[in-house]
Amino acid sequence: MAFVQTQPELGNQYTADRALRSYLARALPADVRAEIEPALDAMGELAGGELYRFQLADRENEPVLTQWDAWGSRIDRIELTPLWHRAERIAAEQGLVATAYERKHGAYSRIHQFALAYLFTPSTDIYSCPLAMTDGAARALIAAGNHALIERAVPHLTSRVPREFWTSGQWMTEATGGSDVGLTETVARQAGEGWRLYGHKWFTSAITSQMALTLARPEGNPPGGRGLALFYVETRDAEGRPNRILVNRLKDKLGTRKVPTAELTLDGTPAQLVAGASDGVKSIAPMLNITRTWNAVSAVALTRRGLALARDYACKRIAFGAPLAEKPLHLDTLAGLEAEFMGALHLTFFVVELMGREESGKASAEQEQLLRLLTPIAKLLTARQAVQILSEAIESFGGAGYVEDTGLPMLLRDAQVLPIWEGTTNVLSLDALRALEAIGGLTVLKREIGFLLQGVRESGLVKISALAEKSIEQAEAWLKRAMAAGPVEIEAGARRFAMTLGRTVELALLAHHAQWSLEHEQDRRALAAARRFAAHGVTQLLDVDTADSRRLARDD
Ligand code: MFK
Repeated sequence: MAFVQTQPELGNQYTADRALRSYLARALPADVRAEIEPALDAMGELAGGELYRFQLADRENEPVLTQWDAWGSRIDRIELTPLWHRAERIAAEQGLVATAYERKHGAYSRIHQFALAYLFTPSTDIYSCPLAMTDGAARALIAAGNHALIERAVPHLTSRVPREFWTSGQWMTEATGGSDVGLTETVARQAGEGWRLYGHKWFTSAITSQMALTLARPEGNPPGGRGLALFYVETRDAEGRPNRILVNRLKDKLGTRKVPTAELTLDGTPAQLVAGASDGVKSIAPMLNITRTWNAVSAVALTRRGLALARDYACKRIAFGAPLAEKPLHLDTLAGLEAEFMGALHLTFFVVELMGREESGKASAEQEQLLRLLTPIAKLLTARQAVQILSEAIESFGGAGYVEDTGLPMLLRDAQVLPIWEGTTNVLSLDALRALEAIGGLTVLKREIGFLLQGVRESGLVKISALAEKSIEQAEAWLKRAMAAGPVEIEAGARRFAMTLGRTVELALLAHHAQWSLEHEQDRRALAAARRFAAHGVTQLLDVDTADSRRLARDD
């Protein structure tokens, strides 16, 4: 009989996830944790069992666009995959958006919601995309205080009843600019009480949504981001036909193959202003900050899936006379990945905690500033960590990780979108600078790092605390030097600066959690993660000559 390799398996993805459970034990009061645990347990069971099998069986299905019916009518109908239909139902019933708005557990409701999303995401092929936009749209409408639109849309966006649940699109990107949204060419013309939109949207994700928030320039407005306005659009008319929206084609993408991403023409699409006839970028910012947090949660969720499979496989795969799980080099590799994952997990959920506090009116002014600064930083850092870790995770399977019907390559392809959409790494590094300017520098972050480290006593962690403190001092010194040198120096170093801030916070959170875990769980794994993470290095700041860098990059 020929050799057959046993495939990796997943158990209950909540009970098996010691990192998540340890975090929740620290972050949540015991009564809140006891109340939400049955739902997390059920989602973990579903995600590691039936839904995971469904996902593997659904692997080759993709959304299909039918533009014309048999008799020549333009219909632009998109059929989703069976997995996505299932995901939509589960998402509504389990309140993956609703939980945050019902706010049953006050400031902790965001932790509850995103822990559910974290478990759900890796088994549903980026269904987190429409959920992120739905959550972001609800938040943007509420932030704008537009009562008519809040009454019309928010009950649907936050419904737990599948037939009443709506998802929302976020149509920003045009061919002129994915990052430089101020170049948007779509025009808005007033028509009676409402508006009509004319233009082309070049990347619109999850296009089967019932509504969308989008940007357009009211006729006569000046160029740039301030001349744009934020509009609310319902995608279908009363008869269920596309609302003067043409779906020109679906994108043929590297990953996120289940997400129907379309190029659209808006041909007089009826629309309503969300928050005045200008400053659209500012009005959509609350949505972006929510979707960027979903991005970070998706990054750690996909990473965790890759590592869960790699760990199980390591116990099964025998090479050179022993399971991989007994090979020092294989274990060392997995340990390095696990440490990076744990840093990413703690940073992401720290942002989630701050978001929950802000929304329930429990955040101090400093916590609000911290949230503004750490949202882009968490997004950009965890996305890059996910790509790097998942590349290594699939390598840990050898050739099997490169073969499609294992379901493994999809993890890496899907992760590769995370540093791109919702703002690339560089654009978000600049956003972090924008945030820093708005909050008046690094004082608040420094204070938070000091607070996180103040209880750290274990001898193995003291050096780590010193490293985190040194790193934030170095970052502050770099900022001072760069500001004195001028805008070119600041912009050139912005990415390394943002990464350094992010890694410093990850390290401080790991040290903080490790101390807690030693005291409350007698568990040394967080300590091991903190030490390992520190050994990977924290600062990415370099003393480089920007003129030299320019020469190097351009090959002058
Ligand atoms: C898996 C989970 C996630 C899945 C969801 C993905 C599906 C969706 C796919 C997409 O839609 S991808 C497209 C996403 N596109 C982007 O994220 C755009 C990236 N570009 C930027 O973020 C640029 O920085 C930006 C467009 C904001 C620059 O535009 P401007 O017009 O040059 O902005 P400007 O003048 O700096 O800022 C305008 C105002 O907004 C300022 O306020 P003030 O008027 O009071 O000065 C800014 O402070 C404010 N602002 C900008 N970004 C903000 C913000 N405020 C708060 N938070 C922010 N993030």
